[in-house]
Amino acid sequence: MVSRRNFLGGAGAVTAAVGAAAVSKVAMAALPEPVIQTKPDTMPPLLPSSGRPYNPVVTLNGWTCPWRMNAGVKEFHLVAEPVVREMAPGFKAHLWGYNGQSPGPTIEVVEGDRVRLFVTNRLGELTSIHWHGQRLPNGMDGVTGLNQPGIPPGKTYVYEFVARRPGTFMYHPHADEMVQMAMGMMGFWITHPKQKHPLIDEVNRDFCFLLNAYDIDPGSATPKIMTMLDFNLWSWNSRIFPGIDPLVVKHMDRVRIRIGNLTMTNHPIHLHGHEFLVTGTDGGPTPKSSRQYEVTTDVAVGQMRQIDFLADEEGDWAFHCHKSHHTMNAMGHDVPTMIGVDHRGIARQITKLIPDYMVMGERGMKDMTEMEMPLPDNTAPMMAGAGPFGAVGMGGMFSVVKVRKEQKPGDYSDPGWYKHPPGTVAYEFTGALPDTARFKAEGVGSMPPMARPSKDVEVKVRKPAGGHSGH
Ligand SMILES: [Cu+2]
Repeated sequence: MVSRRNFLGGAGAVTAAVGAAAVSKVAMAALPEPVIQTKPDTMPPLLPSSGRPYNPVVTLNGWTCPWRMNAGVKEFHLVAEPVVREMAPGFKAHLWGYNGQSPGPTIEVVEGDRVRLFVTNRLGELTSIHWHGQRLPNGMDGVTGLNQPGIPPGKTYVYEFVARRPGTFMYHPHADEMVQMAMGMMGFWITHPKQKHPLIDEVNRDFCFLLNAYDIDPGSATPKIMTMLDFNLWSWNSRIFPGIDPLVVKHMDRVRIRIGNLTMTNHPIHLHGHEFLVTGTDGGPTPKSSRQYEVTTDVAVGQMRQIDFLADEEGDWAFHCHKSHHTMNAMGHDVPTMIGVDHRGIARQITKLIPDYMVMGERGMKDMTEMEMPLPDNTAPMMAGAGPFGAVGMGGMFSVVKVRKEQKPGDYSDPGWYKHPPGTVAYEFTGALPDTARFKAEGVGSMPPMARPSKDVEVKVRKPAGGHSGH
């Protein structure tokens, strides 16, 4: 059993040091030392040090697993174990993952590589790994009870197969999945093409991340694993906005983003300012005849999507799940919709009885983004992020694609906010507002009704006081 762990620095130089005193010679010969990563930052791409060359991916707020070449076989060592994952600054979750982090490290190999994966179980229950989407011998497919016995706690199993087709894959347990995946056990797998592929274009930047979701009560740290639909933290690689790093690219870069969904619902992923093509799915590269330009692609449960675009518009472009509830973090309360209800008088009276009573959402919930509201310890704010023009008011599955002319090739460091050329930012209109025009036939519908209700109910529009002066 390997007892020593490598804690990596930020430079991404990730070579496992072999030679821990506690490891016997026999075990050393058989088992590569696991490499552990606990920093939540996006690690630079891991350039291949052995084997066939390829253009490595960048795992958003994650890292790539280093390997050992052993007589022509690429050997990886994954350790299933409890981890502490910083989901956003100030908010840490107790998850299960691999090699110190949830998700586990990205596995990168080349089409045709023979791959040997050692999987050590440091959980308290059986586990296994299913290599989602791979062509492999049936006994390597990882379904506990069907293809193999579960890996008992403390034991190490070996998986071995040839990465037969290039593409975007995932790995996750196939043992007590409801618990183990709700706790964050999953990872990405990229098989790069071994030579120029007619359906796989070369790109300058290649990002990947998994969609995952947790239900963690405000003030606590462990996910509620029984939750099926009502999750309160919607994450990319177990990070939530504003904890998700930007995707930094150079102007005119060809960019690829690979997204895998291991949540229990679909996520329409939306990119601002550019159109992309879906160039790959779980099944591999898409035929060119099937590709159409999109700005949103739905990633269903258990699916992978690979999108390619030319980053030809400078700026800070929002990139997010289009389900608006998925760009918010945990809410401490069931919040009733109070839009348009004038409850200021009542609120004053309640405040006399309950001093920290808070009135939410008369004008919408935007107030929440700037509210100095006391949060329980270890809780991410519901809607957060300080942008160059004020509060962004987002959470969950939200990040920014930053396209910059001055970014150096291979530089992924955050260039700060985009400096808009003069005259290219939306601005306030200061002239007089004309009266609103109305249609006479309002409310008739496509055909006259057979009968009308006996009495029309009047609904009054209440407009917030202040603001406009013209009406
Ligand atoms: Cu979503």
